Amino acid sequence: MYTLLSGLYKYMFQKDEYCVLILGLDNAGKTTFLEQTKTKFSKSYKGMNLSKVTTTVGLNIGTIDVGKARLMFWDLGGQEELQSLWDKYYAESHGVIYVIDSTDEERLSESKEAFEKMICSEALEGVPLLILANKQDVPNCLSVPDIKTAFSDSAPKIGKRDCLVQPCTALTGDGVNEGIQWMVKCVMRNIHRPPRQKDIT
Ligand SMILES: Nc1nc2c(ncn2[C@@H]2O[C@H](COP(=O)(O)OP(=O)(O)OP(=O)(O)O)[C@@H](O)[C@H]2O)c(=O)[nH]1
Ligand SMILES: [Mg+2]
Repeated sequence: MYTLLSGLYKYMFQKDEYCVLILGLDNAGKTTFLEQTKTKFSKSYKGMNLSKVTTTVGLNIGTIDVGKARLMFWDLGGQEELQSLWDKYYAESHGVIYVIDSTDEERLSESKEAFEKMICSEALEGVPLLILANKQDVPNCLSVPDIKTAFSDSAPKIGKRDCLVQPCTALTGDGVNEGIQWMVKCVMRNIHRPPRQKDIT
Protein backbone atom coordinates (compact mmCIF):
# COMPACT_ATOMS: atom_id res chain seq x y z
CA MET A 1 0.00 0.00 0.00
CA TYR A 2 2.88 2.34 0.92
CA THR A 3 4.61 1.58 -2.42
CA LEU A 4 1.39 2.23 -4.29
CA LEU A 5 0.81 5.54 -2.53
CA SER A 6 4.40 6.71 -2.88
CA GLY A 7 4.32 5.77 -6.57
CA LEU A 8 1.14 7.77 -7.01
CA TYR A 9 2.62 10.71 -5.11
CA LYS A 10 5.73 10.64 -7.30
CA TYR A 11 3.63 10.40 -10.47
CA MET A 12 1.55 13.38 -9.44
CA PHE A 13 4.14 15.69 -7.91
CA GLN A 14 7.67 14.69 -8.88
CA LYS A 15 9.22 16.86 -11.59
CA ASP A 16 11.58 15.82 -14.35
CA GLU A 17 14.62 18.09 -14.03
CA TYR A 18 16.37 19.67 -17.01
CA CYS A 19 19.39 21.98 -17.15
CA VAL A 20 19.21 24.81 -19.67
CA LEU A 21 22.18 27.03 -20.50
CA ILE A 22 21.69 30.71 -21.39
CA LEU A 23 24.55 31.82 -23.63
CA GLY A 24 25.41 34.76 -25.90
CA LEU A 25 27.72 37.77 -26.00
CA ASP A 26 27.90 40.23 -23.12
CA ASN A 27 25.11 42.82 -23.22
CA ALA A 28 22.82 40.49 -25.25
CA GLY A 29 20.24 40.46 -22.43
CA LYS A 30 20.73 36.97 -20.92
CA THR A 31 20.36 37.97 -17.28
CA THR A 32 17.42 40.24 -18.07
CA PHE A 33 15.80 37.26 -19.84
CA LEU A 34 16.42 34.99 -16.84
CA GLU A 35 14.95 37.54 -14.42
CA GLN A 36 11.91 38.03 -16.65
CA THR A 37 11.46 34.24 -16.93
CA LYS A 38 11.62 33.77 -13.14
CA THR A 39 9.12 36.60 -12.64
CA LYS A 40 6.70 35.15 -15.19
CA PHE A 41 6.90 31.51 -14.12
CA SER A 42 7.47 31.59 -10.33
CA LYS A 43 4.53 33.03 -8.42
CA SER A 44 6.59 33.45 -5.27
CA TYR A 45 9.49 35.23 -7.00
CA LYS A 46 9.56 38.95 -6.45
CA GLY A 47 11.30 40.14 -9.60
CA MET A 48 14.25 42.46 -9.26
CA ASN A 49 14.29 45.87 -10.90
CA LEU A 50 15.49 45.02 -14.41
CA SER A 51 17.31 48.33 -14.75
CA LYS A 52 19.57 47.15 -11.89
CA VAL A 53 20.89 44.13 -13.84
CA THR A 54 24.65 44.44 -14.33
CA THR A 55 27.16 42.41 -16.32
CA THR A 56 27.61 38.83 -15.09
CA VAL A 57 31.01 37.76 -13.82
CA GLY A 58 30.56 34.03 -13.24
CA LEU A 59 27.02 32.75 -13.47
CA ASN A 60 23.44 33.30 -12.31
CA ILE A 61 21.13 30.42 -11.63
CA GLY A 62 17.36 30.15 -11.56
CA THR A 63 14.71 27.42 -11.42
CA ILE A 64 11.15 27.38 -12.71
CA ASP A 65 8.46 24.70 -12.84
CA VAL A 66 6.38 24.32 -15.98
CA GLY A 67 3.88 21.46 -15.71
CA LYS A 68 5.81 18.27 -14.98
CA ALA A 69 9.15 19.84 -15.93
CA ARG A 70 11.58 21.68 -13.68
CA LEU A 71 14.00 23.84 -15.67
CA MET A 72 17.26 24.83 -14.01
CA PHE A 73 18.92 27.72 -15.81
CA TRP A 74 22.59 28.56 -15.85
CA ASP A 75 23.10 32.08 -17.17
CA LEU A 76 26.80 32.43 -17.95
CA GLY A 77 28.75 35.66 -18.41
CA GLY A 78 29.23 36.49 -22.10
CA GLN A 79 32.40 38.60 -22.01
CA GLU A 80 35.14 37.23 -24.23
CA GLU A 81 37.34 35.98 -21.39
CA LEU A 82 34.34 34.21 -19.80
CA GLN A 83 33.30 32.39 -22.98
CA SER A 84 36.09 29.86 -22.41
CA LEU A 85 34.10 28.64 -19.37
CA TRP A 86 30.94 27.84 -21.35
CA ASP A 87 32.02 24.37 -22.45
CA LYS A 88 32.47 23.21 -18.84
CA TYR A 89 28.66 23.16 -18.62
CA TYR A 90 27.81 21.51 -21.96
CA ALA A 91 27.84 17.88 -20.85
CA GLU A 92 25.26 18.56 -18.13
CA SER A 93 22.81 20.54 -20.25
CA HIS A 94 19.55 19.42 -21.86
CA GLY A 95 18.88 22.65 -23.75
CA VAL A 96 20.59 25.86 -24.86
CA ILE A 97 19.13 29.35 -25.15
CA TYR A 98 21.36 31.56 -27.28
CA VAL A 99 20.61 35.29 -26.93
CA ILE A 100 21.41 37.78 -29.69
CA ASP A 101 21.29 41.57 -29.31
CA SER A 102 19.21 42.51 -32.38
CA THR A 103 20.28 46.15 -32.06
CA ASP A 104 23.99 45.38 -32.39
CA GLU A 105 24.64 44.73 -36.06
CA GLU A 106 28.34 45.55 -35.55
CA ARG A 107 28.83 42.58 -33.22
CA LEU A 108 26.62 40.15 -35.13
CA SER A 109 29.58 38.39 -36.73
CA GLU A 110 31.28 38.11 -33.32
CA SER A 111 28.07 36.58 -31.97
CA LYS A 112 27.92 34.16 -34.89
CA GLU A 113 31.50 33.08 -34.25
CA ALA A 114 30.76 32.32 -30.58
CA PHE A 115 27.54 30.56 -31.65
CA GLU A 116 29.29 28.32 -34.18
CA LYS A 117 32.01 27.37 -31.72
CA MET A 118 29.31 26.39 -29.25
CA ILE A 119 27.15 24.33 -31.64
CA CYS A 120 30.17 22.43 -32.95
CA SER A 121 30.79 20.98 -29.51
CA GLU A 122 30.12 17.24 -29.46
CA ALA A 123 28.76 17.50 -25.93
CA LEU A 124 25.82 19.52 -27.28
CA GLU A 125 24.94 17.19 -30.13
CA GLY A 126 21.14 16.80 -30.40
CA VAL A 127 20.44 19.34 -27.67
CA PRO A 128 17.50 21.68 -28.50
CA LEU A 129 18.55 25.21 -29.37
CA LEU A 130 16.40 28.30 -28.82
CA ILE A 131 17.83 31.41 -30.47
CA LEU A 132 16.39 34.63 -29.08
CA ALA A 133 16.43 37.72 -31.29
CA ASN A 134 16.33 40.02 -28.26
CA LYS A 135 15.60 43.77 -27.88
CA GLN A 136 12.83 43.76 -30.49
CA ASP A 137 11.38 46.83 -28.75
CA VAL A 138 14.13 49.01 -30.25
CA PRO A 139 13.09 50.64 -33.55
CA ASN A 140 15.05 49.55 -36.63
CA CYS A 141 16.59 46.54 -34.88
CA LEU A 142 17.44 43.40 -36.87
CA SER A 143 14.35 41.27 -37.53
CA VAL A 144 14.14 37.48 -37.26
CA PRO A 145 14.52 37.10 -41.07
CA ASP A 146 17.62 39.38 -40.92
CA ILE A 147 19.17 37.18 -38.23
CA LYS A 148 18.22 33.95 -40.02
CA THR A 149 19.92 35.26 -43.16
CA ALA A 150 23.06 36.26 -41.26
CA PHE A 151 23.22 32.81 -39.60
CA SER A 152 22.12 30.82 -42.67
CA ASP A 153 25.49 29.20 -43.31
CA SER A 154 25.47 27.83 -39.73
CA ALA A 155 22.52 25.59 -40.71
CA PRO A 156 24.61 22.49 -41.56
CA LYS A 157 26.30 22.74 -38.15
CA ILE A 158 22.93 23.02 -36.41
CA GLY A 159 22.00 19.79 -38.18
CA LYS A 160 18.89 17.90 -37.13
CA ARG A 161 18.60 19.20 -33.57
CA ASP A 162 15.42 21.11 -32.68
CA CYS A 163 15.99 24.81 -33.35
CA LEU A 164 13.75 27.88 -33.15
CA VAL A 165 14.53 31.56 -33.74
CA GLN A 166 12.16 33.50 -31.50
CA PRO A 167 11.69 37.28 -31.47
CA CYS A 168 11.91 38.51 -27.89
CA THR A 169 11.99 41.58 -25.68
CA ALA A 170 13.43 40.44 -22.36
CA LEU A 171 12.76 43.86 -20.82
CA THR A 172 8.99 43.66 -21.29
CA GLY A 173 8.62 39.87 -21.45
CA ASP A 174 7.37 39.68 -25.05
CA GLY A 175 8.25 36.30 -26.56
CA VAL A 176 9.51 34.87 -23.25
CA ASN A 177 6.54 32.58 -22.67
CA GLU A 178 6.60 31.25 -26.25
CA GLY A 179 10.34 30.50 -26.02
CA ILE A 180 10.09 28.73 -22.67
CA GLN A 181 7.08 26.63 -23.70
CA TRP A 182 8.94 25.53 -26.85
CA MET A 183 12.01 24.59 -24.82
CA VAL A 184 9.95 22.58 -22.32
CA LYS A 185 8.27 20.66 -25.14
CA CYS A 186 11.64 19.88 -26.77
CA VAL A 187 13.59 18.82 -23.67
CA MET A 188 10.75 16.57 -22.52
CA ARG A 189 10.52 14.93 -25.94
CA ASN A 190 14.29 14.65 -26.23
CA ILE A 191 14.81 12.86 -22.94
CA HIS A 192 12.47 10.07 -24.02
CA ARG A 193 14.31 9.49 -27.30
CA PRO A 194 16.40 6.33 -27.55
CA PRO A 195 20.10 6.98 -26.88
CA ARG A 196 22.20 8.02 -29.86
CA GLN A 197 24.06 5.19 -31.57
CA LYS A 198 27.47 6.38 -30.37
CA ASP A 199 26.23 6.38 -26.74
CA ILE A 200 25.50 2.66 -26.90
CA THR A 201 28.50 0.73 -25.64
N1 LIG B 1 15.87 47.77 -25.10
C1 LIG B 1 16.13 46.59 -24.53
N2 LIG B 1 17.21 46.47 -23.72
C2 LIG B 1 17.44 45.25 -23.16
C3 LIG B 1 16.61 44.13 -23.39
N3 LIG B 1 17.13 43.09 -22.71
C4 LIG B 1 18.22 43.54 -22.07
N4 LIG B 1 18.41 44.84 -22.32
C5 LIG B 1 19.48 45.71 -21.80
O1 LIG B 1 20.74 45.23 -22.27
C6 LIG B 1 21.74 45.44 -21.28
C7 LIG B 1 22.46 44.14 -20.97
O2 LIG B 1 21.57 43.23 -20.36
P1 LIG B 1 22.08 41.96 -19.51
O3 LIG B 1 20.88 41.16 -19.19
O4 LIG B 1 22.95 42.39 -18.38
O5 LIG B 1 23.00 41.25 -20.60
P2 LIG B 1 23.84 39.90 -20.45
O6 LIG B 1 23.70 39.16 -21.73
O7 LIG B 1 23.44 39.18 -19.21
O8 LIG B 1 25.34 40.43 -20.33
P3 LIG B 1 26.62 39.73 -19.60
O9 LIG B 1 26.19 39.35 -18.22
O10 LIG B 1 27.67 40.78 -19.60
O11 LIG B 1 27.02 38.55 -20.42
C8 LIG B 1 21.02 46.04 -20.06
O12 LIG B 1 21.17 47.43 -20.08
C9 LIG B 1 19.55 45.64 -20.29
O13 LIG B 1 18.63 46.54 -19.70
C10 LIG B 1 15.47 44.30 -24.24
O14 LIG B 1 14.68 43.40 -24.51
N5 LIG B 1 15.29 45.55 -24.79
MG1 LIG C 1 24.42 38.65 -17.47
